[in-house]
Amino acid sequence: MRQKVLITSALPYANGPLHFGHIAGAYLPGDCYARFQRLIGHDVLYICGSDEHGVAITLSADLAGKTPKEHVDHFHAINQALFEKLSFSFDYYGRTTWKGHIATTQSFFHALNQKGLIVAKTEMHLYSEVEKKFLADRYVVGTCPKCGFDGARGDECQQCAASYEATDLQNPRSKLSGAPLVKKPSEHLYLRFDLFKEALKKWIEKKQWKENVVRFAMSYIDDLKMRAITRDSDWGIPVPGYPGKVFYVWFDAPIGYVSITQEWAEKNGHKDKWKDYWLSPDTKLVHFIGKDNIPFHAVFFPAMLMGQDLPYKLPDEIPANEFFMLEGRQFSKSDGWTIDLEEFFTKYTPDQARYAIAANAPETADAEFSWKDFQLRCNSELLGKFGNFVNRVLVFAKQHCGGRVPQRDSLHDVDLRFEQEIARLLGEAQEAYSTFHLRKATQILMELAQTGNVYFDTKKPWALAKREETRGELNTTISLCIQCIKALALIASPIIPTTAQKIWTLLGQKTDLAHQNWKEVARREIQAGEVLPPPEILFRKVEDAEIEEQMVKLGKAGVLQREPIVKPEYPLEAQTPLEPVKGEILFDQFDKIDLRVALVVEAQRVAKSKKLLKLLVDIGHEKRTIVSGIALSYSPEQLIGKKVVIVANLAPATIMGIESRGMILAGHDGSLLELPHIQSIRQGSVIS
Ligand code: B3M
Ligand code: ZN
Repeated sequence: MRQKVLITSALPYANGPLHFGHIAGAYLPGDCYARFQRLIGHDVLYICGSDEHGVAITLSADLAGKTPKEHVDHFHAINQALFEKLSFSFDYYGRTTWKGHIATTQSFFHALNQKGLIVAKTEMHLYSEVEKKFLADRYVVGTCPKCGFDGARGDECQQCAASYEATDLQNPRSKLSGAPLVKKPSEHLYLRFDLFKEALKKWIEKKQWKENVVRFAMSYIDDLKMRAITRDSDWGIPVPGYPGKVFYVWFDAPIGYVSITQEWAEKNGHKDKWKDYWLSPDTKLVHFIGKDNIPFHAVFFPAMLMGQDLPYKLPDEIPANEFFMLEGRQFSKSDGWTIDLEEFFTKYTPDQARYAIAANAPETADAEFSWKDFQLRCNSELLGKFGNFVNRVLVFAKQHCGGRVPQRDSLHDVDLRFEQEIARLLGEAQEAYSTFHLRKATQILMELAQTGNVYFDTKKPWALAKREETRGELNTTISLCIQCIKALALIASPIIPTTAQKIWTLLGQKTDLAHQNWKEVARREIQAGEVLPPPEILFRKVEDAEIEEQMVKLGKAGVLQREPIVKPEYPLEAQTPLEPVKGEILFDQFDKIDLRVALVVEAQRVAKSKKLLKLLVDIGHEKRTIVSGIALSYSPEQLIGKKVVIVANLAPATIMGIESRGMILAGHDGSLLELPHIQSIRQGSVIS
């Protein structure tokens, strides 16, 4: 019987569009693994879908003036389309709002409940008499119990960074309506995770997982306590017997892996087929996730599975990946620190993206997408090494071998060595894919392409073509190069499936490479005499100007510099055009602005904001607080002791809950931001 491999990628929240940061962690590595496992001949089922419950979703929907359903429908469609664009090979992409997910989640609950693993506890929660409901922390604002800051969030204060329970806030009120909140008892259900401590420990001890996964999981297990699995909400999976309560999103989300498999089975006309994967001890279950999801996949969900009556499979592998950034910073749509994927795919192919991400996969440390690296990967690797080898061989075969695979002649040492190298690298690639080393697989791919180029250059087939006596050697050379191209297509197939298929077709093959068997393809030679279709260019060059344009776009987000205040990394003329001069004003109008020299005495970042700094400035006769959007260019330390120019008579404004009295002047050219330089004159001096 074929080995069953059940692969999952973390179910992304349908609460916003996915970006390459997500793709690199839980998704592309999963898809490449699934594609490879299929090539190996295993019985693969690759499952993913949208995670559609939770407070984050209802809050975003409320803020957008939409129903949660409208909200998740919107982002489910967007994210599913991105996966399609990127040639993902999920066997099923479902969602946790599928009706069948209710019964499955509730059956998990019943099994745990019947074993006495669920207990009820009553605690005080914040209730809105106006909205007639309990509000989750994220819906609450109030006065910080530590510093008295009014407008503090439900879980921690953005002013003094204190963390507390929402019920500790003074004057708590609804973030949405402003309605006052009262404390009211509410009963919630807790799952006795603490009772699974020993079983989990024993189970994990035997695993040969990545060290950080084991370490992280073990530290959770040591401190395992019961946890609430219910929430007061009407959006989620209803808790049987508890009207007005739903399961906590992290209770139902991993069960989504099971219910999405059930939906897949139903849609394929074999209702019970999901059991072949989930309930069979022979299945290999692999969860691809980002590192922030480790506790839920290595501790809580396994405990939930252990507490079932049905013999559920526990995960065999949890290849958790680190974070993937953009040019050294976390992707952030609101800050414009992102890649517009719609535009991206009008210029670049999904395979270019897949390759660049795979080559930088965040396997052991955080990694990043950078435009310069993308250009390099596309131009010097995909085009220069890989595409170039395929192209030069096929063009040569067309011109000198009548467009057919030549019959090889006798093999010399150099040819035998080349053959051995191809076989060795095929073996290494297989090993890399099986052990979740995607970066390594891309390196092996390039090593093989380079080996092919060196062989071609050494053999100089263009010289061999000049004499009839060397015809045999020429044939051997091209024949072996064709076998090398075949090996390249095979190794490339999980990562850049579209290109691999194109190459397979250029080798005269009529089948679907993704449906072939790795060993078979590796062993079987492309037959002599096979007609080779006309060669095609595989990749286009990414020009410097395109990369500059992208960098300028990021620069506009105001965060181009990695170090505060650096030289521009690209030619200045490539930046945004400067604004035209504004309409004329009279001196009287100008004279109304009170510009002053101010000395920065204190500076700190504003919590939850990347751009804002809260400064205390001395203007001679008084000190005042100013909130300024210069944090991306200046660190607090750089500013303390520095003199700046402020508009001192600007009406006060409240920014992120802080009253700002004045504005700091800075120059801005669309990319870089710089403060004017005042050295010797005293603070408080007038600037006119
Ligand atoms: N939706 C969190 C995340 O997207 C969560 C994963 C669920 S996996 C069952 O990071
Ligand atoms: Zn506070």
